[in-house]
Amino acid sequence: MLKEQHAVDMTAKNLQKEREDERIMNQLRAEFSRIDISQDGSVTLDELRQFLLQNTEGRVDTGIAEAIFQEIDIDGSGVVLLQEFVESYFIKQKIVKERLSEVEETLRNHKKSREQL
Ligand SMILES: [Ca+2]
Repeated sequence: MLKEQHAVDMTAKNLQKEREDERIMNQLRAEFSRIDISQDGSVTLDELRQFLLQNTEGRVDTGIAEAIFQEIDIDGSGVVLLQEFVESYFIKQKIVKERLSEVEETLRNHKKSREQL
């Protein structure tokens, strides 16, 4: 009985996770489509630059656009496809999570060493 309840909870959790992933995917798709000015299914550095300029009232310099582009152009082909765009988002999420747990660990160790004093 308990086991069944656990299975139901897990399914609900997975469903929730799937829905969350789907929500993120839809957002990423919409964002990609906004950056892809020519609507040909790929984003170029020029398009990203234009997008950033439009959305920051010209406060973004070219260097930042290039840096972002290099980061999302995973295979370095000079164009970013939706798949790369999505992948780079999830890679970034993972890096952020790893950094956060590193910081947490450092804080924990710091606290511990202070308690020992
Ligand atoms: Ca394009």
